[in-house]
Amino acid sequence: MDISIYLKERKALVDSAMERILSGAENEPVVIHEAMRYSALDGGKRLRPILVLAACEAVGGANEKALPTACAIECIHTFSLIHDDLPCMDDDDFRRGRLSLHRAYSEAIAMLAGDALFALAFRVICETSGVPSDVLLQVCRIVSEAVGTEGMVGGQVLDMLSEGREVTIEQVQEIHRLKTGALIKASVVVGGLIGRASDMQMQALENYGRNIGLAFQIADDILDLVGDQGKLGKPVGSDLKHKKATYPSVLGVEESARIASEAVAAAISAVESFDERADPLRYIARFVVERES
Ligand code: GRG
Repeated sequence: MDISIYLKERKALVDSAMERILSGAENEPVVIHEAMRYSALDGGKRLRPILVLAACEAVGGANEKALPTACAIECIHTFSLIHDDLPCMDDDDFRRGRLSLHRAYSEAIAMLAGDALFALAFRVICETSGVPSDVLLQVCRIVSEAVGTEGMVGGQVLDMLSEGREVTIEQVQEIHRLKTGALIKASVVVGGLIGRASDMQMQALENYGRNIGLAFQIADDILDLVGDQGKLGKPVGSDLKHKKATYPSVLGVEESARIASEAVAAAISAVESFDERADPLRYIARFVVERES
């Protein structure tokens, strides 16, 4: 299997499904639909939705059943980026090489577009056909937990509280586990659930998801220090500017990169017993630390 073709095809699948689930820009109120489309269709890597599909396929599930949930998670991810860029949070003017949503529209529209994407996510999961409703209920529970105070929101709050303070590596790890790791892990877990993974497979997927979540965020911290602004689509050094708690700020770049590689190896070994249908998961684990954007 040519993995780069796999990733391109899955990204195209997600892009066109995202196009379908978002309201047309001609629908009233036009401005909010335009704003939602501006952020949700602007060419992110689609890592989380691809993980949903890849985890579902790794256990023999049909990816079309996981596609709505994949899009829902991408809507939530987009929502978090929009809110993260707001002046009351990170105050970033650029995202993916162009103006962040509040700079292109207004703060109020950016907040509301984020809110609407969050609501759309759960609507899309609930409207999935061909997946038993008890499975969809579990998906909703797992995704909402990954977003709330035991996930992304909790991590964001700890992150804000840590700005400008001395932090231990355990505290940085906890921020990462919640702020970024939780949604990445949930993506893998719900993919497995929809694919009807066995209990043992679910445990393996959870382990895989936890490790790539950590590797992803460490790589993100390193890219923010030594990455290429042109490839990242946003200025580097934002963490330094905000005096954020990051792996490299506590352990240095080299040691952080070593821990990220260890996490990748642990993720790959978690799915060791899976057959070749898990190859995309193995490849994605490596991609997470080798990426340049
Ligand atoms: C809005 C759910 C929600 C919570 C509010 C703002 C916030 C609290 C949390 C922020 C969470 C956040 C933005 C984490 C950063 C995660 C991160 C490294 C994002 C970049 O992800 P990529 O590289 O982005 O996958 P692309 O552009 O490829 O989609």
